[in-house]
Amino acid sequence: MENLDIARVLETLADLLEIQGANPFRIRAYRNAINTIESLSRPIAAMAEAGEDLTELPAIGDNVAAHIVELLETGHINRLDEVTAEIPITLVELVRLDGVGPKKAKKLFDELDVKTVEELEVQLDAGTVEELAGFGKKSVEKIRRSIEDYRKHTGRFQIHEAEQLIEGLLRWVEKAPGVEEIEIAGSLRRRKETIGDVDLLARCEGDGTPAVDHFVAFEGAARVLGAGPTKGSIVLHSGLQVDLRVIPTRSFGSALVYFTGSKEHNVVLRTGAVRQGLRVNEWGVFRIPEGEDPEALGKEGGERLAGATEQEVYSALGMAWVPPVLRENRGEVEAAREDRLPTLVELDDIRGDLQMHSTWSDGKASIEEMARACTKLGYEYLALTDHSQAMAMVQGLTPERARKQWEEIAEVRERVKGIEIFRSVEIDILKDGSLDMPDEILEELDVVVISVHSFMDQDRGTMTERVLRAMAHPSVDILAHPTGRLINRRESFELDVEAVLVAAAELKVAVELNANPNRLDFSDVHVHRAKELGVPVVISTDAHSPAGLENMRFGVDQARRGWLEAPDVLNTKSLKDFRAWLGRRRG
Ligand code: DGT
Ligand code: CA
Ligand code: CA
Ligand code: ZN
Repeated sequence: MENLDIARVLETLADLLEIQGANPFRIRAYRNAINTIESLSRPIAAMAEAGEDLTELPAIGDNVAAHIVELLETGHINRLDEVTAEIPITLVELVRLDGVGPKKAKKLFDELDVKTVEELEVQLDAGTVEELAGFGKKSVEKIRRSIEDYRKHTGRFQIHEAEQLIEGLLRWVEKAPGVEEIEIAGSLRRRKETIGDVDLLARCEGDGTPAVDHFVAFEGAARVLGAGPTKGSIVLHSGLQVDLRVIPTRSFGSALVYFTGSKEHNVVLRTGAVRQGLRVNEWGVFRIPEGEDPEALGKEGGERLAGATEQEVYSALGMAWVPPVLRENRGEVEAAREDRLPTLVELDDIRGDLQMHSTWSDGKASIEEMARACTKLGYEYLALTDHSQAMAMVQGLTPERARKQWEEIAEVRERVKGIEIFRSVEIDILKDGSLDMPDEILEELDVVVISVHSFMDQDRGTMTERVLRAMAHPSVDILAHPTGRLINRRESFELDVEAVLVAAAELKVAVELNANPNRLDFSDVHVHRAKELGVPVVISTDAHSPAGLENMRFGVDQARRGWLEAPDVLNTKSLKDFRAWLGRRRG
């Protein structure tokens, strides 16, 4: 069982206890423990197996430790079974809706017998919810909107969650009898922001039954959906489904193309092939003899041209190999045919990170720790971007504290060599588009990063005006997480992105692609448009700890999905060139 699986089960327990009205301190203890588990780099299952004392981990007490051990040993938690005997487990879906919360969920259940999101919708339509004490018209509207959001996301996992959830499974399937190679396909290989299910391919000659049997016997499988000679499907404890397909060597490349998708990319490949008298399917590329009906020939009928590797499949179709991140039917097939695919930016091209927080605001590490972590990543520069004072709950910097911080930055510059530490602040764009820092501070900052963190429910016109006004301030360098979305949790705020990008081009302001997998904001489509308009994109991690710096790869993948090349990304510049860019308007 992966750490995230454990965290999810505990989260369910905490949510249900909260609905039952349990002691808030106890709930807090669960939530803190869940945070610890989610950020742990080592698997808890291995620690427990080695007999390590889990209570030595931060925020994990006897109670939670006992739950974890029980879960690992028996696959369930008694306490959770007790609770679900009293209230339905589906109530957790309700609490997670924005605008519901534990008290309201309890009320909906007690008074209207609402147990699921579907039942809530029925009651909303019947008008009974707004009659309940404590609800009213406004809160009903809010609930309706969050149900819409919920529908869009339900069942999809964030990419970093999916990656983590299958780590143990990958190690397990590699040991399956007869399997010579495992590849990830589907949306996970295309590096999409969210993953519906995980598709694995196993290269294996002959009968695949033993391999599939091994796969479905994985201890982390909560359910087995099916097992046959060529395919098995399981559901992990987290609810994530994983399919494994067994493929012979001669067809491994064509199967990889087929199951990597996207479906739309496959359709374009297939129709293009037909025009050339070819057929492409998961078994290979075949030439169909003149006048023959491909259907009648069987799935491997005709003259086999390719199949073992992706390269030979694309080449048989008369085009260059297409990187999986581009396979979304956005012109990549045509570009591959004309040999003008982009040379996509790579993680190795990144020379600095331009958004991160320290203990001066809501970060968990000191400036020095962050700087040292950046040197380990081989960076030439970083910008320290603690919040500004409007973010009072995270000790945002006042002008006075900003000056104090510069003193510490100067000291760290002395101690940590080989990296430039830029003075910066992630400055709040206030309600009216003014900046949360006086001009004299702005002028002394090396890098000025601005972002919206409040009044996100403004209408499109107001929000766009607000952001445009902020960007027009002559000190501004980078607009961070421009749409404010949180994947699976919060939609983008209303914003005319096109207008913002056009203004950015004019004002020579860069836009951020926030690499935190909870944000990935801008999206692939937005950064592609930025590239077209010549707006530089900055890929930043927004790290709150040294570990957070490692999210850079998610941002790079997203940039690649948007067709970005190294010159499109500002933080691929050398220190010297980046400095020159910073001086673009002053010079
Ligand atoms: P997901 O799982 O929703 O995140 O997205 P995918 O792309 O992983 O989709 P999935 O798991 O349904 O199927 C994996 C790949 O298999 C998909 O990207 C393309 C291929 N595929 C599946 N069904 C079809 C189909 O009906 N036609 C074609 N051409 N390809 C398909
Ligand atoms: Ca999939
Ligand atoms: Ca699938
Ligand atoms: Zn921010």
